[in-house]
Amino acid sequence: MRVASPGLWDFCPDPEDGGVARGWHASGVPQGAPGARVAAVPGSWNEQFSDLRDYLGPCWYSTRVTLPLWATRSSGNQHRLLLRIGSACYAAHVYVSGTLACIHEGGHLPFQVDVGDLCEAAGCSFIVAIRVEGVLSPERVPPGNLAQRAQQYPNISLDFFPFCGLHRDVCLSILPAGGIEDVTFTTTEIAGDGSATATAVVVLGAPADAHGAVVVAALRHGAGEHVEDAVVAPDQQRALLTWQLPPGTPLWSPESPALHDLHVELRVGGVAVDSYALCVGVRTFRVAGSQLLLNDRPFKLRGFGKHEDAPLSGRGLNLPAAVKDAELMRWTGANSYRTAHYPHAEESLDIADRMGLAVIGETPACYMCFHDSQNAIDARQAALCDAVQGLISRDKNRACVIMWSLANEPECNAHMKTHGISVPPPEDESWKAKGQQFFEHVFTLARSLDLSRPLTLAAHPDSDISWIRHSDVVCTNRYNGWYSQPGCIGEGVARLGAKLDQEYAALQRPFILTEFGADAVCGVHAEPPEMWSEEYQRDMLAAYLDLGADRPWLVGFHVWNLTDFKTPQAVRRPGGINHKGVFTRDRRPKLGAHYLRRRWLPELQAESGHI
Ligand code: GCB
Repeated sequence: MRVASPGLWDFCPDPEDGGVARGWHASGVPQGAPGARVAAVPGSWNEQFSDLRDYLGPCWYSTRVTLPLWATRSSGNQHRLLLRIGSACYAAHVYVSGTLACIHEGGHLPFQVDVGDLCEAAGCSFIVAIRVEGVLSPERVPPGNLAQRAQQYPNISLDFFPFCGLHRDVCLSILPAGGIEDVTFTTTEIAGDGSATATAVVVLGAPADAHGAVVVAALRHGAGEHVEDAVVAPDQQRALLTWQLPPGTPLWSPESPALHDLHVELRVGGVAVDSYALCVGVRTFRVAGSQLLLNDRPFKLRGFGKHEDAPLSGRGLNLPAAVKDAELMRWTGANSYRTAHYPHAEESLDIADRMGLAVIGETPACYMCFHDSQNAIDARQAALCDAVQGLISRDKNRACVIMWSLANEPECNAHMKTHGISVPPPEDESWKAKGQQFFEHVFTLARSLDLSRPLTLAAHPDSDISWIRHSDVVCTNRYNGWYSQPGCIGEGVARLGAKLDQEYAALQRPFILTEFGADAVCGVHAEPPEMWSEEYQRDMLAAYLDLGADRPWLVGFHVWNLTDFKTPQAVRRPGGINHKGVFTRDRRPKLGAHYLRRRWLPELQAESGHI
């Protein structure tokens, strides 16, 4: 059930943070309050209101919800009523009818709270009021307002705008008490004859009673149906179901993204008391030596890093933009992308599952740094661990998600200097060991949650090798010919090739270039090509892609970026935009996009058997 989302909410900035004192948490934002207005949800307030473009402080959203009678407990139902917020950037205080239902920190991932009792007390109709703020802090993930000012505004070293607001849908879900709490679907093996083994672990919200329960799960694709069942013994809460699927079972891959409907039913005393349905793919993905294997066949990634960013909606869910971006990726012949630099909306993953785009799912840990106080480092580690748990539990059943990226460009001193942040003297290398401990902890947690996907982090060229060693696949972001060797693509790419060869010799595992590219201001041309022109961007992409020709371990190329995107204001970001997109922010192709299509589309067509 949707709660006025998508829709218009009462909205008001609250720079003095006096909303609770004024009673807005109980009565909602009054229409006549100074600054009160309506705001679109989902959406970023920074794109909707000129006076709030750079404002990151507290704002209130409120709306009245009226439940149908059948959804209230007074109807005799003992169900749970969950308020689910898809993404609030960065932190939210959620009030139902004036009572604080929950506080949540961390954007880009859903959180939910059982509001059944609060709603019961309030009756059928009540106010949901949410105080959202995106204040930058060294203790948040990603960090901002570090002691030293970054050379950009707002004060964050990130290269993407810190949009704020209710960025995804707000829903109420009604669930039976003690029903199906969680389902984890995994393809464990694809045998040489094409048969497959898959499992589902089903967890109940409460232990089964003295008579036990039965879980029945059907896996369907077209006319094919495979039904399995498992008994949940008294006092137990879990069931394991295993399918032996015959040869010829359609597998998920970018060239043939077959999805199966998984329908799970919980029966107590022979009566169905709950059911849950989701789309899954039968597929395996693993590292073998220096190769990636999808369904036990070598797989190479062609694609992009991309943001959630569009004019007017900012980082808010924008379904037409999500569909368009997937279409544009396919138009170039791409088969994959990375959700830089945070988890993207579930709807985007629905599109990727259905269209066959393999996804590297990234946490919000962009530019983790290890040069400030241990308290701040610990706070970021705790926040990142929450995000890793949230991300894996949200996306673990996605066929499209092939790998988890636990961080982007953890900061090394050389990098921080380029952001104008003061760094310890060179002899103080304690940041390396602190980073190593930090990643050891985070990677161990991720491995305990999901063994079916390789782990990585998207490294900066100067990231310490002790951090990178935690990765099953080396992902590395490189800008030779742009930030280093500017104007000299040939020299830059030659140096990069030599450096990558050394790194491969040390690490001996698959490598993916998760970022490379050049800013091109749309419409700027130059012959011979020079920086900021479309020709320079095109030539740079071509030279990087050529690096793969004699390096079989270089198994992926993700161009930075699919589209131009909004950044903080900085001297190197004309118009507050990063121009490394091969499409503009309004999704028009530059020369680079046409080049990629010429190079990649024939590969995609050959893989799909279309030529
Ligand atoms: C990077 C960052 C990305 C930036 C990009 C750039 O290495 O990971 O967030 O946008 O460089 O364009 O500078």
